[in-house]
Amino acid sequence: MLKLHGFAVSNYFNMVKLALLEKGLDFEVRVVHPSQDPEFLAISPRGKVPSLETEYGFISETNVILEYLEETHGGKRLLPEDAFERANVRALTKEIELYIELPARSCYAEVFFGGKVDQAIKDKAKADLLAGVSALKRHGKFAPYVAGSEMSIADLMFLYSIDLASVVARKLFDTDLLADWPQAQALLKKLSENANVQKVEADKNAEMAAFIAAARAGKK
Ligand SMILES: N[C@@H](CCC(=O)N[C@@H](CS)C(=O)NCC(=O)O)C(=O)O
Repeated sequence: MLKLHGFAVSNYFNMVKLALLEKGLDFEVRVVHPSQDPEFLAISPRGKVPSLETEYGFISETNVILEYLEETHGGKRLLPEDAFERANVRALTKEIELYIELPARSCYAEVFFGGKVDQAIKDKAKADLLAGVSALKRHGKFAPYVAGSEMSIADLMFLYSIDLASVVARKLFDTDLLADWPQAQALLKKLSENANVQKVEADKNAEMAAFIAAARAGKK
């Protein structure tokens, strides 16, 4: 059986977990936190979560795991059959990750964990984040899903990136990323009504307080 290694507060872990749930695949969760310990590096070369354990070995990197599941397992499709549409979903997914998730992530230490981030990094994150949101407003269909009428991996990346990016933008840049973006608000509402999204959220909330406390203690 597939084993998903990671922890419920991780947004990347939750992208894969939601894909597994939406596809209706059997899997187990192995709770593990990112580290540079040799035994963890053996299952995740860069020491990050998630890592998916298959009967053939481990796969890391979320988008690669999502593509592997799509290629090898049945269940609900999260990539379109048509090659051009598939490329479009992949482009959207990549744009959300590179231009929204990653700039926001560069500020997580200050926003979530009581650390301090250099002003130059914050300035760059703000410019990148605003440009990333503008790009998604232009390219995303939000009809009702990011790429069109069907849920895809772009929605997983969107759901678990825009929430954290919105907190970063509000706290550091006094900006509401979702204002003037009713299509994105409507999609988030729709996704929040999905039973699998609710399960992922409940699992995350159950771990959140302990995770934040441990992360902050680690900074001292
Ligand atoms: N490129 C990786 C990123 C995963 C990632 O950043 N995971 C976070 C948890 S949400 C992590 O492991 N952080 C620990 C670290 O960066 O050392 C992927 O696509 O899976």
